Amino acid sequence: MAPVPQPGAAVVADWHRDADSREFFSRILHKKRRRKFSLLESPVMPPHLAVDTVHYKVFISGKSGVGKTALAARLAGRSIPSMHYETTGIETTVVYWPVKLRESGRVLFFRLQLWDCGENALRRFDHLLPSCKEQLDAVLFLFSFTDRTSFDDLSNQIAKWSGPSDRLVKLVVGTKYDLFMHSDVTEREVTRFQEEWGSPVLRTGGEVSDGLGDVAALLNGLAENLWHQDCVAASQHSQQATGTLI
Ligand SMILES: Nc1nc2c(ncn2[C@@H]2O[C@H](COP(=O)(O)OP(=O)(O)O)[C@@H](O)[C@H]2O)c(=O)[nH]1
Ligand SMILES: [Mg+2]
Repeated sequence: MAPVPQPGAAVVADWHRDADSREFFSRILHKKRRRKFSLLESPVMPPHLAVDTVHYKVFISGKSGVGKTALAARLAGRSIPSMHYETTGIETTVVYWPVKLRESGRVLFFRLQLWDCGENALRRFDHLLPSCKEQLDAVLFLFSFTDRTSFDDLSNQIAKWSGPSDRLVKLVVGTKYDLFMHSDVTEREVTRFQEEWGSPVLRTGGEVSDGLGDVAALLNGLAENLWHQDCVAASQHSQQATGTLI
C-alpha cells in the first residue's frame, strides 16, 4: 500500500478537546448529540468563521456481518442496529467532521460520503461495484476481531483494489474490538500485519457514545490520509506543469 502519514503529522489529533474547536464542533452537534445531515444539508458557519469544505467518497469493504453498516452509523453518531440484516443495496451516509491542519492552522470541514453495500447485493448485481468505485477517494477494509477468516482475507481484499493509478487511500479497520475477550486475532498478528503492509490498523467497537472521542481517531486518521493524498497529487501536478513550461 502507498505510504501513509504518521498519525497526527498533518492534522491536530484530539482537536475536539481544544477550546478553539468548540465553535466548529457545535455545528455538527444538536442537543449534545450528532446532528444528522441529509445529502443536501451542510453545517452553517457564521460569516466570520466560514471555512472551506472538502468532499470525499469513501467505500466500506468487508464480508457480511463484519460491521460495515454499524461503522457507518457509528461515524455519523447514530445508534448501531443490534440485529444483523444484510444491507440490500447501497446505503450512503454523510458525515461532516472539522479538522485543523497542523502546519497552517487552517480549519476545514471534511464531508465524507460513506458508501456501504451488502456483499450479496454486490455479487448479484454487476453494476453496483462500478458505481461504488466511480470517483472514489478511499476504501476502509474491515475485519472483525471475532472473525478470524475476515482477518485472513484482508490481503486478498486489498489486492483487489490495487489499480495502476493507486490514487486511493486504503485503511484497515478492526471492528468489534469491545469483544476482545473473544478475539480470534492476536495483538502480535495485528502488529505483524501493520509492519508488513506499512499501514496502521485502526480499531472500533462498543456502544455509540454521545461524545466525539470514540470516532475522533478514526475520522482524523481518514481525513489526514485523504488530505495527504491530495497534497501529493497537487505537488505531482505542479511538477508536471513546470516540466511542460521549461
Ligand atoms: N459488539 C459489537 N457488535 C458489533 C460491532 N459492529 C457491529 N456489530 C454487530 O455485528 C452485527 C453485524 O453488523 P453489521 O454492521 O450489520 O454488518 P455488515 O453486514 O458488515 O453491514 C450486528 O448485529 C451489529 O450489531 C461492534 O463494534 N461491537
Ligand atoms: Mg450491512
